Amino acid sequence: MILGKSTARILAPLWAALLVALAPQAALAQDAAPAVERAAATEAAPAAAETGAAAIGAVDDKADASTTDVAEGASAYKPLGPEWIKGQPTPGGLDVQKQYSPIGEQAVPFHNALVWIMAIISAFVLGLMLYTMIRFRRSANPVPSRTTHNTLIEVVWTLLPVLILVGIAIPSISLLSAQYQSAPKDAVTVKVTGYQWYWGYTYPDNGGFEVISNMLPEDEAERRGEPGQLAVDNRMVVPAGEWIRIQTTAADVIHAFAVPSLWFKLDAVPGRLNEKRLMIKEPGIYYGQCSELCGAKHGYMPIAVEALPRPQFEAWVRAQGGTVGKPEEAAAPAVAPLQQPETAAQQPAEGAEAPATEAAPAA
Ligand SMILES: [Cu+2]
Repeated sequence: MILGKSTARILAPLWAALLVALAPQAALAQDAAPAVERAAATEAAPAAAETGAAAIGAVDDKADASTTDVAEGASAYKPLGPEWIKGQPTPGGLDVQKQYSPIGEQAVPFHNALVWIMAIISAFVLGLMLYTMIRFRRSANPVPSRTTHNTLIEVVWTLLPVLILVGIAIPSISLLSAQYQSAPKDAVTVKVTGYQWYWGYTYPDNGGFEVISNMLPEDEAERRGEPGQLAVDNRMVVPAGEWIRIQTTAADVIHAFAVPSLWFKLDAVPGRLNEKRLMIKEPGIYYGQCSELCGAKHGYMPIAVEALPRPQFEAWVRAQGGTVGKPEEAAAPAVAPLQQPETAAQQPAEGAEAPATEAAPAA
């Protein structure tokens, strides 16, 4: 009986381990076919975005000679080169990545303090155990002590942990609440959508365009001087030095949007909109990865955030066919699209020809 029970106890975790080991391969086999279709579908999307950008360039050139700076602004955007990479993992790195957001700067000292608190407590408990095992071993104590209570020790071992926990809770809760404070009203909103297996970045305050972001093949990443399996074709571009409102959701299964060097991680859940604020202190490129097991290609949907100074960010938005300005101004052209060449160009279905010829007499 006893043998049977203990054998079952040993076998149960082995079974569980076997199941966990086999499950991803089953998923891989199932998902191989749809992945090809999806890849084809997503390739079409960036192409559409490019047509939009080309269209807006055409409109601006012909609309008015004085708008050349706008046209230049639109064409001035160039993706940051590899010399701008700031947040990325380093080979053999042990500590957390260098932080580039105010919240990360608040979190790192707290993290380091926690590591020390844990290390000291663990060493203290280990020391106590070793001391007890040696000092009170049977051979040294043929007649054991019959002590059962010691009021002073009981008060100390109750109060001390309570004080330690309260001491940890105060900075911990303030760090948590700092992350979930509302972003300022005029903050740029980026709606991040997780798909199996790529990311979509929508800019609802800037005309609502969506950028689809896929991982670059290893050789292409290397050619561009970027880290393999982290580089993407279209980055999530945001302004640097100001609060941004990040909202996450997903189209299929749960993903998680996580960028270690910005101390940012937020689950992307289908049918739900999660929100957190983010500030990137300086322009640069910051890499992250999906951090929720989401299927066979979970490890191949990296995140690349590109933070730019305001003017370059606005140039990028225009290059995507988006609008820049206060929410009222951005919303107004949507009512009367024909009066605003920029907005007309957002709809590639109508073609770049029509609005361009309409705008031409104004020049
Ligand atoms: Cu994912």
